[in-house]
Amino acid sequence: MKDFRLYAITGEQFHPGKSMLEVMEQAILGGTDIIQLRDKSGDLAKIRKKAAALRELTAQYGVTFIVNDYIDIALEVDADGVHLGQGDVPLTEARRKMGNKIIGISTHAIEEAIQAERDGADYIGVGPVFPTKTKLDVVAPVTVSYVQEVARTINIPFVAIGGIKLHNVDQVIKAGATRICAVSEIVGSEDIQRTCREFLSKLDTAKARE
Ligand code: TZP
Ligand code: MG
Repeated sequence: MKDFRLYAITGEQFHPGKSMLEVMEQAILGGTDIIQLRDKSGDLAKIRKKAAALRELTAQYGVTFIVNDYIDIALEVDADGVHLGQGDVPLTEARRKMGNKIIGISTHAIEEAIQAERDGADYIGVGPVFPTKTKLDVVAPVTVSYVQEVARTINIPFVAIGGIKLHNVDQVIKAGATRICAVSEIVGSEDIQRTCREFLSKLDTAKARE
């Protein structure tokens, strides 16, 4: 897959009064290079529409587009891939349907990360690093020590997620993350472009120190 540094996920509850497309376009203009549609409403007709609109937007900017949970919708709108949790369809089954499209897997423990790599995930999510209210059924925070463990052990791209804010991202970067994902800090920001640029500049500073 095309590499990425800043991963933004939709979270419409964080920007009342602003349209999802407008918000995600701001994130892209700020330098976000991968966008995920995450919609837990269960309203498939609406999710399909949003997916098609986000596919069009991301294609315009050459940004990678991932659909959370719904393999069929991802395929229907020709998204670049799908993101699955531990409780979703098994990776091997998803791979049969997705062909060589991107499959990302959420992991919360090193055994899950090793298994996802072995089963052919294109990237893994590592989190929640910190407490978050964005995901309701979320497991206890894995802390930065899990980020460190993944950085030492795993050979596919990994992205840190969960409670990551501008004020705590340095700890995550220090633990070895070179890719960051945030929901509320990006989409709920007053100045989305600036927030994205600040995340990227922190990642750049860390890279320059390598
Ligand atoms: N998966 C693990 S934590 C999380 C997801 C989707 C939510 C992260 O949201 P926020 O607002 O960046 O804490
Ligand atoms: Mg899921």
